[in-house]
Amino acid sequence: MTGAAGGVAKMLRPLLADRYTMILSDIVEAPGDLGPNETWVKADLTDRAAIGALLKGADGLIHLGGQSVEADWETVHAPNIQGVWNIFDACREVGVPRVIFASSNHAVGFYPRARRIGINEPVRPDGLYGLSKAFGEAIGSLFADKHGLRVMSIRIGNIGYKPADHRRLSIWQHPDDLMQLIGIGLEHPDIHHAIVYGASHNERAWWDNGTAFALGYEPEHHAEDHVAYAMAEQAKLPADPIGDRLQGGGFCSDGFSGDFERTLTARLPR
Ligand code: 15L
Repeated sequence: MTGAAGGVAKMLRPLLADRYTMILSDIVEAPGDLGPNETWVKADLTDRAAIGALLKGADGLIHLGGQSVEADWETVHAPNIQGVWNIFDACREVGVPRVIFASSNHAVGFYPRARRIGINEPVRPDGLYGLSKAFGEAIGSLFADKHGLRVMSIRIGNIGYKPADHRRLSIWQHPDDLMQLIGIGLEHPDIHHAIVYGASHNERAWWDNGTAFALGYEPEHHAEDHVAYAMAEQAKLPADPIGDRLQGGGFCSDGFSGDFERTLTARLPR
């Protein structure tokens, strides 16, 4: 697993270590709390040779590494474009058959909240970070078609033990449910390149997650159990007239200089 020092990895590590022997990797030194099923390899995603060595002999890769929020192009490009190329190309070269690619809701963040989307609509990245996630999904497709990898791209909403605000009530995923989806991606016999949404059972979801359900995904956690908490947190936030109407929230309003009405009402071809 790459990105093993990050916040999502921290929540997943105990769940993964119960089930798999894990090689964990990040650009920082090993933490002090490695379990008996965990080893640590410090590696930079932009170092192709190091990534090849890291992946040799692995049965699957969970790729969480890279830039995880919006940033300038250089900051996004190195780990999320060059680095993502490196991890897929290394998997091909050393024969890692399965890749879980942590994509993001920000690959489709410019869809209005009023619109329900599945996986057949065009991507609508809401920034450079979202753009890099769309690129990662496209590489997953290429390597499944051309090199026979089995790839799951999970458009992760927001991982945590509770939805953090109003927007997250629609996109939230509990770590247990992400773990379930990763297990499907690593073990289901029929995956080619599957794009799924990383969401728990969210009554306010903007997404049709039929592909995940068809693969056997049965989320256990309900966003509505946490409505009071999420709305109390929302009340502490300033209004965002652009972001509040779009799925990607503040990622959309960040640097926005477009025609808001046109963006909101555009009917893209299906
Ligand atoms: C993401 O993709 C980010 O990695 C995470 O930090 C959150 O910002 C999340 O999206 C979100 O949309 O809440």
